[in-house]
Amino acid sequence: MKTVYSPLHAGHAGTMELMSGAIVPGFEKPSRAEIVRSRVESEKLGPILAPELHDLSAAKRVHKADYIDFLPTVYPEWEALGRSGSAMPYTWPTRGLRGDVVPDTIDARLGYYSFDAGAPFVKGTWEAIKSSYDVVLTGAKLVKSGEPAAFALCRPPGHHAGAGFMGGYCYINNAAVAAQWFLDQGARRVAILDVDYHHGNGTQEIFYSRADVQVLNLHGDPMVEYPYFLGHADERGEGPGEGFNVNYPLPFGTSWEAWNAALDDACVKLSAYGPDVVVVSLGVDTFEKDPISQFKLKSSDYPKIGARIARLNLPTLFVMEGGYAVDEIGVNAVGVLTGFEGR
Ligand code: Q9C
Ligand code: ZN
Repeated sequence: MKTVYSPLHAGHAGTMELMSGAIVPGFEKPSRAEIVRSRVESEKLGPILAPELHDLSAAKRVHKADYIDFLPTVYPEWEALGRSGSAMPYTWPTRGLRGDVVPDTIDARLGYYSFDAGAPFVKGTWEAIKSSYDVVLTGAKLVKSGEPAAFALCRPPGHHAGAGFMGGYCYINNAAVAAQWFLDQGARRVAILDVDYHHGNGTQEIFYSRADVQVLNLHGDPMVEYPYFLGHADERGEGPGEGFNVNYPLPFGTSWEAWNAALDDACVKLSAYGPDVVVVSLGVDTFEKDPISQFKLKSSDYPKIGARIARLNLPTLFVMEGGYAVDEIGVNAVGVLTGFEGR
């Protein structure tokens, strides 16, 4: 299958994050995408294409316009104050505070448009976000044009980003953008299968009251795992969307047998839904050696994931999400894709 990749992701580098009370280098770093790209080449998965450039109208179909317009302004405003390093929020409009007034100053706007401090900005961050968006739309167009599958090697990832907020390394929800784009191009129904270790809270929020996008999520139980405040099994969608959101919270230590049982159940529900296209939020932070995750999948499990998804027999767009065991991220992510292709 074809891969879409942009070198502009690499400008989103040198970020910092909070980890167990310390400020540490960001786990979501440029080498992740470089190692995946290198494995795509060495496995001869197929050609690697540059993205076509897009305006932001497709982003505004799933995100609030003011949020999208905010993103390119962050670092210029930060620098105008004489600052450098990572622009990050430290105050949020949680319960008891006003969420209906957008403040003027950058520190407050960063909090207004986020749910955590996990989506920092450096000088090249906006260009990387935009390139990741161009990558996913270019991949979607390949699938719409008749490719059985395509791989959008997105970085930064997207599934924690909601309609009006960033967080968890995510800014624009690439998978959601692609799903909506397929609908706008004539698809009747789209399924999003999110196999990243973390619950895709942004994707769930965006489509929660809709019947035209089925969202299925396999993830660490939010009672004990990030993002903590969404992802329980009783979240089934609301209004017209009731029944079209499906969560599989799984305990720490989950290995292939239990994870695969959840995947198979999700795939049965997906087939019953009868979508025209599948978008896979492809995180490989389910890996046993992932530094921030608690599942126990092995490298030999990833081709089996791809093979199960192939059995859906539907046009499929793979969208890169998480995975922080950098040494094995290429083997694991591309393993899903070669497994999908039956080799
Ligand atoms: N600093 C994705 O996999 N972890 N995002 C925060 C340690 C946040 C993961 C705790 C993990 C976000 C796309
Ligand atoms: Zn993740």
